[in-house]
Amino acid sequence: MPTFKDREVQAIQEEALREIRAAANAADLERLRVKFLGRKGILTLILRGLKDLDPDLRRRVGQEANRAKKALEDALDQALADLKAAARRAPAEELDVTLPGRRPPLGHLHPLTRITQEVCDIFLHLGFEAVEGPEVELDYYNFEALNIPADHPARDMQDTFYFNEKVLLRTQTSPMQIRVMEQRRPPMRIIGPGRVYRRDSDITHSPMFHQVEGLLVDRRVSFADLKGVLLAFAHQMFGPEVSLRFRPSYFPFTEPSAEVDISCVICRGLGCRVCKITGWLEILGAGMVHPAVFEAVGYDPEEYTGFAFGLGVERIAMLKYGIDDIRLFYDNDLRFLRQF
Ligand code: 2U9
Repeated sequence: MPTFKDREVQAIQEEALREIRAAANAADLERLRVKFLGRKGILTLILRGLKDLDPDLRRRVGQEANRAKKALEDALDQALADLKAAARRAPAEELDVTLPGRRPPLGHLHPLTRITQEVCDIFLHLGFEAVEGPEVELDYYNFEALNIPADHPARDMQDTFYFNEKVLLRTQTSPMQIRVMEQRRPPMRIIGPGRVYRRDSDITHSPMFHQVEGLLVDRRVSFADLKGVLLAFAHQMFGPEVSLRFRPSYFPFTEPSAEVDISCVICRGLGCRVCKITGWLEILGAGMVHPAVFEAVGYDPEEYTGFAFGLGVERIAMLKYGIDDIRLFYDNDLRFLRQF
């Protein structure tokens, strides 16, 4: 029959083992070693007090206390070894609160979105207002009102995506400017950024691409106003050192019409691969709004004149960044996109 003293030793051993199992680190274990086995430790004091006990009890408690001492020493050694092994196995799982936080990877705007915003910002500062309109358009707004008659080559099935005889994907952003003119009276300064669609695909043409078109209408607007606005735009966009060149051209919706070049930003006009040794890069088309367009929206062409221009966003981005294949903009290859 174990006596009160033996049971006390067992209870102490059980409590010690529980605490050793709960220890989180080497310092905890050392504290427990001192508490139970140190010079003034609980078990040490019991062993020291054996001499005061009856011989029979001394023998039993002595055996029990020595057994408990050995058990605790083993448990402490084992727990310390386990802690060390765990630290070796998974050093990364240890929490180092002094490390700097991880930065989540941040995306950025697509290069075409950036160029579109840059172009629009310049015109917004010149007093233009951005407008929106549908990509699925009526033949009337896309062609008829823009003085593009039924037999014009631009209407050819080769160039336009038709849903039916009257409904199509807009081939330019001008239809939204017709819609705005129908709603308002001059003066107006508007730009229309957006997607346009043409049946065309090679390394410099995509069936969907982006345009920004501008329109200014007022009394006594002249070609000189057009030149001033486009020069201000070119200087903002490409730098104050570029010069402009206007070449006569033809668009059904403008008369006179011009294609507009900037001096090559790569070779500064000396001649290089990008400008094909001409020293010039075509960046946009422009002209004075055709009187037939004003008539279509009910403006008197004797009272009002205006200018319009249009640019392809992909073309500007390709010139600016020296990109030779338009399809790179749509592949969503992060190795390409991360360069901007
Ligand atoms: C209205 C009247 C006229 C917009 C214009 C151009 C000239 C032009 C091209 C540039 C490259 C299209 O993306 S591109 O292929 N655009 O050359 N666009 S004048 O003329 C308008 C617009 C709206 C009411």
